[in-house]
Amino acid sequence: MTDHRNGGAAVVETLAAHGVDTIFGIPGTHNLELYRHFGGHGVRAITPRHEQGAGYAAEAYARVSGRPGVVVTTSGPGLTNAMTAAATAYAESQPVLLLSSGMPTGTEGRDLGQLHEAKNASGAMDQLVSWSRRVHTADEAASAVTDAFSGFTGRRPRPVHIEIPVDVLEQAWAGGPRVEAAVAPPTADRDAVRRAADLLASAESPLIIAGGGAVDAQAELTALAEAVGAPVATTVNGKGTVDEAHPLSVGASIRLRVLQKAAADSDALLVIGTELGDSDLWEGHIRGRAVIRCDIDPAQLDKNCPADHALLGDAATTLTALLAALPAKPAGGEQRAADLRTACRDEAAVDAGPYAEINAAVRAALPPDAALAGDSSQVTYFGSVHYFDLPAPRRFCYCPGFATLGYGLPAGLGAAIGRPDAPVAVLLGDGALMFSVQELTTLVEQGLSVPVIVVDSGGYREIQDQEAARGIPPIGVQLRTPDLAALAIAMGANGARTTSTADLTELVGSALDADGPTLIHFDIR
Ligand SMILES: Cc1ncc(C[n+]2csc(CCOP(=O)(O)OP(=O)(O)O)c2C)c(N)n1
Repeated sequence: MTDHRNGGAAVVETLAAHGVDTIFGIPGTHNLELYRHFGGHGVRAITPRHEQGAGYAAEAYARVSGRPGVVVTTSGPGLTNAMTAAATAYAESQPVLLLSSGMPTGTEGRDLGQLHEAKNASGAMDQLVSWSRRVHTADEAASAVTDAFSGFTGRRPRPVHIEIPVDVLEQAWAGGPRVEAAVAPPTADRDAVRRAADLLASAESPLIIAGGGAVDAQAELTALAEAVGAPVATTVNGKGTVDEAHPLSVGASIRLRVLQKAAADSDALLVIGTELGDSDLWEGHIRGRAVIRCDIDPAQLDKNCPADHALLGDAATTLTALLAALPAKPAGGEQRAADLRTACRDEAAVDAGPYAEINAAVRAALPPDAALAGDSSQVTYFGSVHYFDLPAPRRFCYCPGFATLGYGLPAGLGAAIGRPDAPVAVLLGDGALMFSVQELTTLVEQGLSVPVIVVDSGGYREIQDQEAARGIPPIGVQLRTPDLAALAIAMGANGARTTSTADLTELVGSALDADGPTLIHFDIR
């Protein structure tokens, strides 16, 4: 077999047939028959410096581009390193395909002491993602890739894993790649749509909450909100689905009690594409006097808030059907939205500390089409969520559900690669940065002019606050920050330090034109 048309080719040709032109991964002894084929099929292999970073980069790539992100790891530690990112993609409903090599066929579970051997790698992954499959032939490997991609259509997207044993990667393959037609999403029942439309049309205080499932329905959602005169709040993953400068937008505000109270008072609460999870509600609740829920996933229709009207279907199609069923009605709702927005801003300001001003300074330096990656840092959830307005969805990379520290920097990498025509910035805490600081080198290698703004509170401020609230003196939270600007320069990036928000705007502006990434150490200690 001189052309090496093997199991590795089966996988890579099938990836390429599905339009994959970029993977994030790390080569190792076992997965080289995948790497052999990438170049020949126009697939760019990006090498982050840890598989967890590869996973976050792929997740953010999917978030900003709407295209599935692909991660490639070697067997054993390469895969287990990617597990946290896989679980993140599951919690955040992002289409990520993880491909790993595996132990040779016939050695499963035998504990033979082989290189990278784990008890049951695919079984472990199956507990974290939508499905994991260990394949037995090259044909089966190609089919599993096809199944992964068709599973990303027509339903709630979630990650999957395919384990390809090393001998299967080397096995001769005479097949060809197969691409299936996209799966049609369910369509909401017409009578249910009419009843929901009647409710919205007659409501005096309609309110809309949109989540990550609505991000591809910006035009439809905006038109519906205008037609019924309803303010629109989003979850974190739905941020920007209605332009946050639109008079009916009340921002990504569903954690705020004033918004939750407005929902409880609403006589027609329309909830689209969100599970209304506690990670978005911060121990609060969303209820409405009458609730319409619209989701592509039947399991979501009653989760955390029972529906009076359940519309099973994808967001854009269902919103279009609702709009068509609405009687003409004078628009309005702007004043209610303005009052609610002011109340949300007042409540958000209680926790905002310096983070409102920091976000405003960063926002001022970036064009409207910029994307932002954040982390489980106060500057993100007290700051960017509320003070970094977005005109459109798919521009905010932050994982509020799994809430994994170390996400932001590799997410910035994935976002910059997934949206090459628009600037991307990273804004995160010092604690978050230190989980994945090595990915600065990857940004350097990829020549990406990404400003990385690190808000330094000298450790884990959030956890220190929580300790204080419980009467526990600071323990394990006051940490030494390295000289971050020097570290950046040592890695081949640019580095700067400031304590002034005016300087911050200028530094972020120059970072956009710099050669490679710029780390800006913003000291609030
Ligand atoms: C992987 C992981 N480990 C631990 C935590 C718990 N945790 C949540 S916030 C936080 C502190 C984050 O520090 P930093 O990014 O500097 O933000 P700050 O709280 O100082 O604003 C920690 C340790 C987590 N979310 N993820």
